[in-house]
Amino acid sequence: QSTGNGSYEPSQVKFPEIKFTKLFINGEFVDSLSGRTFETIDPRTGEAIAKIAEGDKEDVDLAVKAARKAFDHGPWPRFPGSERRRILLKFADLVNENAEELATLDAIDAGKLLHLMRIIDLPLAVDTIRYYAGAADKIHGETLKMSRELQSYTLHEPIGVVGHIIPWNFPSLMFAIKVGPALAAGCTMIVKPAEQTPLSALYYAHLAKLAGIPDGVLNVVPGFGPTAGAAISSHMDINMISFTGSTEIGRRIMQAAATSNLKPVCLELGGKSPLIIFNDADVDKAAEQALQGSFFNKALLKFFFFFGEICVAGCRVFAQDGIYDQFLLKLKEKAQNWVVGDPLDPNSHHGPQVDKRQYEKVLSHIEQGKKEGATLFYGGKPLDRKGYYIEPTIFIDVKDDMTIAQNEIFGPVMTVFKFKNVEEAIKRANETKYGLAAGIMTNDLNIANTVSRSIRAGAIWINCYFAFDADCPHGGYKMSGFGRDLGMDALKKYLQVKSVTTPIYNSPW
Ligand code: TXE
Repeated sequence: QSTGNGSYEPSQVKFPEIKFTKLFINGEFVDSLSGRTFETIDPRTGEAIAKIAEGDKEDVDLAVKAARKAFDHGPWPRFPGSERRRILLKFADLVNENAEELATLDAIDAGKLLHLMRIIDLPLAVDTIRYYAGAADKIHGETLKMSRELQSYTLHEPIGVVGHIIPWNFPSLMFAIKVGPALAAGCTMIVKPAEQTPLSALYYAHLAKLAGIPDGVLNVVPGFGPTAGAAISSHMDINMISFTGSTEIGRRIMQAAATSNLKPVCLELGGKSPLIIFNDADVDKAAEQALQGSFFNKALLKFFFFFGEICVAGCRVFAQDGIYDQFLLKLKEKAQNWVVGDPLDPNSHHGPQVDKRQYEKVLSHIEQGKKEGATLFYGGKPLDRKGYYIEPTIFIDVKDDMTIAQNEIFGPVMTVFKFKNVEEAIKRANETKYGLAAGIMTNDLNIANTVSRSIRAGAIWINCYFAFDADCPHGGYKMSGFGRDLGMDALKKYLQVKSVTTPIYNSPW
């Protein structure tokens, strides 16, 4: 059943050389001031890949000093937008040229499927940087029609030094999503990648320097949350935080921002998204549509149902009573062909969980589901091999208030529910503290329109799932956070509006 198959030779994939392991501050790779390092672990084996310089508060201070100087006195915010565009396009080209190496770094650091990284994460990262490069010379305000004899216009100015704190589930893509619009806006920044996945962020820093991004504009400080992360969120000289991660840490970051310099924060947090399949959706066609338009982290397109380590995972699947039984049969059929294996193996549908903690979190939720009385319909076990591999797991007979129906599991665990009508589907889909995304499978336009307007979530996918694009804003409702990544909405969050007013005539003003 779901263990890796034998057709893959690790030697077929060029294992990346680990070239960058130090902090990147003011355009240089440097050791941490304490001299401390930490190991980044290969989730396929649980063994160390490399030792990485461990950033702490003093290193964050240095990086912020460099970013502050680059913002207050450097050319980056003062360049004409066309110059930032030129440099960002070069940066995107370099990412594109080095995409294979970046993809392989993430595959071994995060356990992400290499073939998905090649066709989704890296192309979208390149596209995202190009998208914002194109926006860099189109940032402008408005001329206002004042009610008195005054003329006024607005300037959209970069917000300043930004702190980006990012997670491990999309190391490359998240880097591009956060850094792209902030650079285009003219901000300078410090990026703290997740401690599980520092490798690609440091590689990006090297490419940024090659592209001509001036020293101090982009600083990368790997380290841990309670030390480096907390130093960023409470820093008095950082003007904004853009965070993606858990709801719990999002709350802490907001508190630190409030009690330090009241910096604005933008939070993209957890989710527990519903996928609603109506009677009229041909079950087989629904799977096909998903194959064309969706994928999920660590698994292959066509098996979109087993959403894994991704905040928009459609892990609460609601199937209408008319197709429920048929749908379960289809699911089982697909699950039986599922290959959990090495992320470098092109035959794998699903790789390991990112680290021991996530692996144990997923397994404990599976145990909790069984204890609370849900029926384990499929899977549920770790694989009997080295590394953090878990079978795709399906629960049925799940009550809406069970832990597995409410908590973000962030692993290959799906809960399937039966529902009768549209009203019930909407009500139950909304019964979560989260509001990141929702999927709707139906060909009935009335149902699609009604449900998409009634679900309290930032992204609705009709007859597709995980349809991300550089132009499409992404973010949460409720406790999934606020602010948007991607699209022009993301650019706006790195800008602030200034009004400039003068009298039109030689009036008494
Ligand atoms: O997240 P954390 P973790 C969810 C998912 C997962 C759970 C825990 O449910 O199982 O969160 O994952 C930094 N001050 N998501 O522990 O801790 C940390 O170093 C400042 C959803 O990895 O939120 C990392 O860089 N920063 C999610 C980043 O925050 C701190 C993606 C995320 O780590 C900090 C990842 C602190 N006190 C996990 N503590 C999504 N929305 O996609 C930690 N960090």
